[in-house]
Amino acid sequence: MTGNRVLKIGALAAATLPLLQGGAMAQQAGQPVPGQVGLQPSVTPLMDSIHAFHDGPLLWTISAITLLVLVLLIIVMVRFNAKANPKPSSTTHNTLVEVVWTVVPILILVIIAIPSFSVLTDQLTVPDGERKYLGKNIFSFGEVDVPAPGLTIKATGQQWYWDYEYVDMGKSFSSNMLSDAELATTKTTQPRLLAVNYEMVVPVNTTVRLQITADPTGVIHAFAVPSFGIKIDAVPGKLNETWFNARETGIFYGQCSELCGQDHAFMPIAVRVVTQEEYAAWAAALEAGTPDDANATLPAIS
Ligand SMILES: [Cu+2]
Repeated sequence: MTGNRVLKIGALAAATLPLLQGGAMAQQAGQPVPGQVGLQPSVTPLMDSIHAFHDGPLLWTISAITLLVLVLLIIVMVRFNAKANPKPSSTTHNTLVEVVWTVVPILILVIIAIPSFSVLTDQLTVPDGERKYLGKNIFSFGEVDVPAPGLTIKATGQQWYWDYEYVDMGKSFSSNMLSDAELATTKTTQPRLLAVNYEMVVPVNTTVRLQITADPTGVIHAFAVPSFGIKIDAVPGKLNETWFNARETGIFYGQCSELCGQDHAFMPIAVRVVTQEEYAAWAAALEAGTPDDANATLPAIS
């Protein structure tokens, strides 16, 4: 009877796994949706790796360990309770068991660490046009070609909003969250607490070098965009670096991911990925004028 129950629980867990992997759910890239389970859909090679890592070795290892512990607990409860086993054994050591429960977890951690460090290295290595990236195959030596950066953007965490500097043209602007009142009249279909007045605008299929820092007199923030698979600290006086190359157009939202202070929850990140032609027109208008002039070249955000 116990064995049957264990089988049933195992079947339930197996049925839940695809849900956790996001397969059973209609998801929207770029923002969370109500009832969402699993990670946001990927639009970059980095997020492809994170998906593969999470849905592959991580999820299966966690599930297997959880089920094993559950089975052991049930066996202990059924076979070794006071009624079933009134005279307990006085064993205190078992060398074989002790070696196994030390060595097996080490092996598991090593197996997890190898792809984990590779994915992390990809995130922190800005492409030079020659290095290959893991993409979906996290147990490879790199299969995905990524071009060298086409532009550099410096994001500075302020209290409490983000500044975006287009380093190549020496232009910058601040990106502030839209209040509920503002959202009621503009960008009405955009998500509350994520929509901003000025998005970071980037071209599709282009590598963007991101430099991340924070106001030198301010606090630590973190720049994170889930669909891009990037999350990196914004530290006063330190320049951190990461990159992304988005293959889809649209608006991709993220949030400050370091508990930074009173308005930590109200400094969202919005990256608008546009076609390369649209970006060229936008950048030319920004270089000659203001962010408003530049955004006027793009289709209005509803
Ligand atoms: Cu912050």
